[in-house]
Amino acid sequence: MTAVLYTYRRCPYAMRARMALLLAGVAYQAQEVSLRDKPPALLAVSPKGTVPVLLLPTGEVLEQSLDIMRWAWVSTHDVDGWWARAQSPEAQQLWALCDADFKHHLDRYKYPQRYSDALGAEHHARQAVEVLLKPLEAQLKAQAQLGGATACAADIGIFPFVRQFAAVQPDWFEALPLPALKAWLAGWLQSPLFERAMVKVAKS
Ligand SMILES: N[C@@H](CCC(=O)N[C@@H](CS)C(=O)NCC(=O)O)C(=O)O
Repeated sequence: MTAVLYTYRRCPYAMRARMALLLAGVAYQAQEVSLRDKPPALLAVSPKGTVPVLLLPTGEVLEQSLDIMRWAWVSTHDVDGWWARAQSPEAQQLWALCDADFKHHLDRYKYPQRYSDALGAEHHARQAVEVLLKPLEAQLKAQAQLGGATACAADIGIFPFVRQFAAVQPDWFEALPLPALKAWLAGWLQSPLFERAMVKVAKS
């Protein structure tokens, strides 16, 4: 039996889980779900109703993208050190910023109509640059990846969110003075790993 991954192709949390599973060499069967019409099988194993969710052959259920990533590498003994390299204080801090403050501003920038927020989308775009993109630029100026010369789980964890940010207003993003970050983003966007993680699967 293989693990089943309930996933949504364009969800950044699901993207990082798929990339981690592929990198760690863990076989999984992807079940693409409609977020508007979640399959009963998903809600039966994970009533909170977010993706990604990984159902293991043992019946164990992993309901958070970070847990899926950790499990992918730890269960395969992290032979290439992707998880270990991500434990540096710098990588951990950037990853935490991504999942908290950056995500907060990204949502309000991308979906202003969903939030009763007087500050406006542009304010949130600029805050997102301050809280994460500038610190990322500083780190990536000094080293090609967050793992150093070689990428780590934090690169995979953060990249889908930066991708989403860049896609809101590509021209505005392109004009930002963040050359190292843009080179890093372009590298991941062009990577065979990302291509594999984005292969379309039919909805169940
Ligand atoms: N903390 C969760 C967040 C996952 C999440 O919020 N996923 C979104 C899609 S990107 C979702 O499933 N939202 C539920 C919905 O839209 O109904 C994780 O890391 O896996």
